Amino acid sequence: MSKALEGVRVLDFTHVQSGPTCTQLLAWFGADVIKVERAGEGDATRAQLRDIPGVDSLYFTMLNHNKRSITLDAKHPAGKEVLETLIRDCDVLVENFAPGALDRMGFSWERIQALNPRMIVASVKGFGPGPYEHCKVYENVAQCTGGSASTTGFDDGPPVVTGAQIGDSGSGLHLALGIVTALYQRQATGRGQRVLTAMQDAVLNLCRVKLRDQQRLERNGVMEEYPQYAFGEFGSAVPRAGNASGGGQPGWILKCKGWDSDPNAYIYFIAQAAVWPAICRVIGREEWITHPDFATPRARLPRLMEIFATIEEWTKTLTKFEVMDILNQYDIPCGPILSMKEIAEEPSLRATGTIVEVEHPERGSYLTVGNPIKLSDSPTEVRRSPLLGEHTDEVLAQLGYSAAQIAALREQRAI
Ligand code: CAO
Repeated sequence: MSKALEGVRVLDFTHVQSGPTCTQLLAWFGADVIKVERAGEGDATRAQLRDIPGVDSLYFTMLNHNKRSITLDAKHPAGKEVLETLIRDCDVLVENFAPGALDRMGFSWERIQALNPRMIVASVKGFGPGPYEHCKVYENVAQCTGGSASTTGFDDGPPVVTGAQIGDSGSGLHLALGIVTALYQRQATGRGQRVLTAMQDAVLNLCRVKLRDQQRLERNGVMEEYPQYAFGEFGSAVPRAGNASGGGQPGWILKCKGWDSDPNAYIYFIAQAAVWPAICRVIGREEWITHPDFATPRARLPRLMEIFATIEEWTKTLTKFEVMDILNQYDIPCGPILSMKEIAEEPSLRATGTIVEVEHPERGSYLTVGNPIKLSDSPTEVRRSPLLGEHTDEVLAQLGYSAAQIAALREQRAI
């Protein structure tokens, strides 16, 4: 079966996490992704957080599946020539160097356009144009500057960053969408274009409900679904809301059986208005169905913490999976807190290809997260990440270099 992006060639000049997330997706959809790395060291993540000495880290392997790796010194004159050949040959160049690095290599937008007017040049940067555009940025910087950290955590604690890599992987996802959109537009215009995702913008996009709340707060002074509504004060900016749902249906994390020894024996419980009578029956509080203090969502708002504490008395008597089984019989939305261990062992995630076991020649088998986007006509087969420079000769031969020319480039340390 053919793949959605078959025939698209990607010059992958990305490193660390944000850019590689993007190019991995393109590779999973069938693009030929050629990762360009420096000889000797390669992508810094190959050596970061290693669990096996001398072997590519899981950090690297889990972000670089289905790609080919070539080594090339982009600052060496002969290396630059190879890069020019690649630019002429490819459809998309993706990079997430520090601001200005590509220009310093001699590959400005104008230069790339002159080499290949159809080339789409896609970049992740920390910030868009403005006072911080020259700054280097890592994940948590983006979380802090994009609005996530100030709105995550509890009201009485400091800002908190989330383990979900919304700055890096979130930006990579946004960039991938920009690239396929630019490829689509190119069919009509015949021209390439620049695609930019600023990490701050990507995080803010994922935090847009909090900008919604900022404006609601400024208009009304309170937000009734926030825990501060009943028990605390609002300031001038959106506060941290603990485990409140952030939507129109109140929710909270509740203890389940075993919570005193298992840090993940909890469940997220949503007190959806539509199933309020069922909730009352399940927890043995049938009188709340008609009681004026509890019967309507508005009446419940100032009592949410009392309500959740009562529900928790019930959830604490059962495991999180038992709670889920019971609640689902009544269409009461809930979600057990799954540990990474539980997720790794979950058979249904293996069956859908969301968790995949991959064989690697140096590390043996390891688990990775497969393509979370499933296309019925373009199924993803996850192939292991390349070793450093594994495909240098193969790619250069495809570009028309002879064995003697490749040997000469190697001799000059250009590849
Ligand atoms: N041949 C020759 N030189 C190469 C090369 C190659 N194949 N690949 C990289 N280089 C050079 C670059 O040209 C750059 O040189 P100059 O500093 O002389 O211009 C140098 O290597 C270092 O690149 P860098 O500045 O991008 O890397 P860094 O480790 O110093 O910074 C990071 C890393 C991520 C902070 C920075 O790249 C960045 O801000 N990127 C944009 C935002 C981003 O994607 N951040 C998320 C990363 S994921 O957590």
